[in-house]
Formats: sequence, structure tokens, C-alpha cells
Amino acid sequence: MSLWFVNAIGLAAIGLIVWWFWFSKPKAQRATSDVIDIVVDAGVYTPGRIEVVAGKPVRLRFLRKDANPCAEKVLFDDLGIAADLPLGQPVEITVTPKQPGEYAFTCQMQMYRGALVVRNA
Ligand SMILES: [Cu+2]
Repeated sequence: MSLWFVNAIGLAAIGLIVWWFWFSKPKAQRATSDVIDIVVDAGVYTPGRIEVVAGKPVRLRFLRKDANPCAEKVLFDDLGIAADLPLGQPVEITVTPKQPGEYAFTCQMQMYRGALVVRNA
């Protein structure tokens, strides 16, 4: 195998990883119930984009299945909220975003990335 070929594969893999972690934007899921369950596993929050209504409290229940310490915290930087996520134990966070916009939530290294998409009622 030529070195060029190996390099091309390597670059493609790096590009894919970068895209996956930083640029992929799954479709927003509209909040339909009182509590929204978010699974933390394999590098992604599921659902990763959640549509909510401005000024209305939203209960988010995180369930961490990833033993990697990378996943042990969830931070809502713009809302000043941080929470520990013990493995396999649901943690509920209530947030009330007042202004429409996009509010990111991440792990402390920002490998896990999700967003609250806040709209006017
Ligand atoms: Cu992390």
C-alpha cells in the first residue's frame, strides 16, 4: 500500500471525527413531555438538540451510561448551571431559559455537545 493512500485514509478519519464532535447537528427534538430524558453515551447526548419554549421551566433528566470520566459533568455555560452525572443514576436539572436562542450544554471538555433551542411560545 502506498504511503499516500494510508495518509489519505488517516486524514479522512480525522476529518470525520472532527465533524462528528464539533460540527454535526442532529435535528432538534421538540419537548413533548414534562421531563425530557437525555442519554449520555458513546460521545453523544441523545437527544442532542431539544426545542423548548422561552420562559417555561424545562426538566431535563440525564442518564449517563458512559463510564469515561469525560462524561461525568454536564455544563450549561450560558445558564450558569453545572451538574455531576453519576454513572447509571438519573440526574434531573430544571432550567428556565428566558431568551430565545441556542444554549449549548457540554461535558467539561466539550466533547459531548448538545443544545437547547429556545423559541418564543
Ligand atoms: Cu468530555
